[in-house]
Parts: sequence; C-alpha cells; structure tokens
Amino acid sequence: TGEQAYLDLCRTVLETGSKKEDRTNTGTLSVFGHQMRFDLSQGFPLLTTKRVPFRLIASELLWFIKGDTNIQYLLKYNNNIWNEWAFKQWVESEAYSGPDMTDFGNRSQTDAQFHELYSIEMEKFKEKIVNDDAFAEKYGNLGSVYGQQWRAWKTSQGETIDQLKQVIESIKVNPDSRRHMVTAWNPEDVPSNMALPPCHTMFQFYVAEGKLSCQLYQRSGDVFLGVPFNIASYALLTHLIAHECNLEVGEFIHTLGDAHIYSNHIEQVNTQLNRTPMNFPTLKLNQSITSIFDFEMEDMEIVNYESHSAIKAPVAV
Ligand code: DHF
Ligand code: TMP
Repeated sequence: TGEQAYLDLCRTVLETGSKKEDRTNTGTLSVFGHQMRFDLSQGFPLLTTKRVPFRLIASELLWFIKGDTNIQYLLKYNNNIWNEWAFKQWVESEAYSGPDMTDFGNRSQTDAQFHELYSIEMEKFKEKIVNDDAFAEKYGNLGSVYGQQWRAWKTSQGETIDQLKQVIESIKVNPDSRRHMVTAWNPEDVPSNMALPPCHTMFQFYVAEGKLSCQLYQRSGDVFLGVPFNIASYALLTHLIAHECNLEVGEFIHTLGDAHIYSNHIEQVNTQLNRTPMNFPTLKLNQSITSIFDFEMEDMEIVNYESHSAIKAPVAV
C-alpha cells in the first residue's frame, strides 16, 4: 500500500539517522533529504497504522485557506494542535502574571506537580481566547504564518499578494506552466514575526494527462507527529484544487529536509512499525461547491477509514 512510503521513512530514520540535538532540547535521530510519493488516485493517504484525526487536518487546512492566523478559529472547531505556540507568546508577555511557565513543554513532561499548574493555566488561556475577542486578537495570533503568507503576502509596495488564488488561476489558464508555486518562507518575517517559522515552506503544482500533482518541500519534519498530518493536509489541498479546476488527482510528492524522530517517540514508532497497514480510505467532497474558498467542514468527508488505534506522544515545544 501507499503507506509503505511512510513506514520506510520511519525505518530509514531509525536505522540510518544521526543523533542530533535540537532547539527543544529533546534530542532526535535525523536524516537530511528524503522523498515519499503517494498516488492520490489509489486512495486518500490517511495513515492506518495509527488513528489520524481527519477533522483536525481538515479544520487546520480550512484555517490556512481562509487566511486566518489566529488559534481562536481552531479552538472553535475543538482543534488544539497549535495551542502551545500561542500559549508560549502569552506566558512570555508582560501582561502575564500567573505562575512561571518557563520551558513548560519539557517541565510538564517530567514534573507532575508542574503539569497540574500548566494544565490550569492552559485551560484559562483557551477559555479567554474563545470568549474574549480583544485578548484573542493579541495573544491568539501566531503572526505571519501559513494563512497570511498564502493569502496576503506583503509586498514592498505595501500591497498584498493572494498566492493561493493566483496559483489556482494559473493552473486553470496555463496548466503546462512550470511556475505553479506557493511559498510560505518569507525571510523578512522569519526572525521575529512568527510563533514558529514555517515547516512546510513551499509547494508546486503540476498538470499532466488531466491530473493535478503537488510537491511539497518541508524543511523540518517531526516524523511521528507532524508528518502524518502534513501528508493528509497536502493531499486534501490537492483534491480541493483539482476539484475546482476540473482535474483528476495525480500524485502528492513529499520532499523533506531535516526528517527526525524525537527521542521520546521511538517506542511509539516501533509500535507502529509492528502493525500491518490496511487500505487507505477515500475522500468525498460536496460536488456542488465550485470554489475552494467556499468549502466548510461538512463538505469534506473521509469514508471507509479503518485503522489501528491512536498512539499518544508528547509534542516538543
Ligand atoms: N512542533 C513539533 N515539535 N512537532 C510538530 O509536529 C508540530 N506541529 C505543529 C506545530 N508545532 C510542532 C502543528 N501541527 C499535532 C499534530 C500536528 C501539529 C501539532 C500537533 C499532534 O499533537 N497530534 C496528535 C493528536 C493531537 C490531538 O488529538 O489533539 C497525534 O497523535 O497525532
Ligand atoms: P524547528 O522550527 O526547530 O524545525 O521545529 C519545528 C518542529 O515542528 C519540528 O520538529 C518539525 C515540526 N513540524 C512538523 O513536522 N510539521 C508541521 O507542520 C509543523 C508546523 C511543525
């Protein structure tokens, strides 16, 4: 099955990866430069060797597509995957006066008492983001992340470029073009303006024989937690754009820079590698929608998804 490409990546990192320290002080095994291919006509690449929650992937992608960069949107869909990075900005701000949350990611894993305190502060933070728009405006915003770069890239002339709209237009008008590019990596914004510099940094579309393919360059990939989401997210984006452009889906090609397994994910990866993959599910889209900007959660559905159980792992902050 197509899942083999992912399991091979896991094996390659475990067997050939270099021991490497990292920003989060967790430690990783890492390889540099790896490519996976998924034939989207053979099923939707939602991993089956562990349960992957499609609704979190779909709501995150809609958040990007709408150009939103505030976690308030995600929380309204009960999507918590970006909380830690907004929370970090909040507890490091002048306005925060609660208990010291320095290095909360690592401390909450090793210190049960601290974990308790952290959970309380995080709950208060989420509550405020959802109910207090002014607070959310300030502390829920992750900065110039994907949504902004895709939909409103700032130009030197003080205008904005809607890269997503432009690339869809160019696929329709000039399918053979070799310039169907979207970039999230904005060197002017990287040092200061964002909670986390983009991991999925640029992608390109390609049309041949009536099929739309997509290749992503991801500079940094958390193989156990982030990468399964990234695969499904770009597969979904490719489906949505193919739908709008009246094309079939071709391949999703995933090119990774630093592909790493965190030291506290190794056991989980081994568990996953011992499982037998099942067939990929299929994606059903509401056929009456004509523009990708009009899709909502209820217009995208995964059918025939059978999988092994979820495997929990701590995320490195
Ligand atoms: N930092 C790191 N170190 N790794 C990441 O993968 C990552 N991803 C980010 C932001 N920062 C990151 C955004 N995407 C999860 C998945 C994707 C994601 C963030 C978090 C995650 O924790 N997934 C869990 C389920 C979470 C849930 O059910 O709420 C999983 O088991 O897949
Ligand atoms: P870095 O900025 O030091 O590379 O840390 C980012 C971490 O987040 C790294 O482990 C990769 C991971 N990541 C993904 O794998 N996929 C994603 O979509 C995001 C946002 C992050």
